[in-house]
Amino acid sequence: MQLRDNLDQDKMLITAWSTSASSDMAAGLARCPFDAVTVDMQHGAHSESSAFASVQAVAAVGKPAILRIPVGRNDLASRALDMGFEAVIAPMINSVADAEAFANAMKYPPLGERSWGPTKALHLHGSVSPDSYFKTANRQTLAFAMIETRAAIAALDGILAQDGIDGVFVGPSDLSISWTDGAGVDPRNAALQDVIADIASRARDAGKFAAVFAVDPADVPGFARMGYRLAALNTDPGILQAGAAVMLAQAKG
Ligand code: 3PY
Ligand code: MG
Repeated sequence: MQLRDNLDQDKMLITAWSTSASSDMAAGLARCPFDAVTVDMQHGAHSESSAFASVQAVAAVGKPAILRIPVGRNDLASRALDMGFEAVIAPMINSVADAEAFANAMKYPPLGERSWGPTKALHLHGSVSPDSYFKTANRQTLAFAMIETRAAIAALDGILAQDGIDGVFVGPSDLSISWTDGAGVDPRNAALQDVIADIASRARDAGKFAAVFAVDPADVPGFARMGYRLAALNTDPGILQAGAAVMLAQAKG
């Protein structure tokens, strides 16, 4: 497993975001020079079977796969790790209790309550002994709690204090909705930039990783300066559309 080791190098990593229910497309993203591929089961079209086929396809290219579960589906968090995903992103972690429940599903005792059975992960990651997987999994597999509401920001220090939470993942679209009390959605809202910077600095002070969803690639260097070390770069339809726009503009002169 490589995601944790790569994050420990303290350089910005960029993950693709797979929403099409296709392991071919996930493998295609993995073949692009992304550092990881995130498979989205919250808003993406992935089913369990397309997600589990995608982790195999992405690993075959030699890249780490991350799963975003739907809200509250902590059963899928444990299952994702059993299938060989290296990290799980849990949306709408709005309280310390939400963070605790997520961490419990992600970590083996004594840290949490993850149940034993990583047969597929052992096979996927190649010749790891069960005991060595058990002894390293709590550190090597990562739990990212999404911070995307005012309630989450109010509970942030408590969320970051959970031993089983390895990092936070900012969802700027939902955060913009919550921040404006439902007035609109604007993930690049200028008023949010200080809040987003503060989340990264509090995460780093707590010794946790800070990650963020970037709707615009131009925002990634700024996120890196704030202390973020993992950024999701839009989505597969977004990449398709941006590539098509460039190619069609060239074709039409
Ligand atoms: C958000 O911006 O709310 C997200 O969840 C990003 O995927
Ligand atoms: Mg969101």
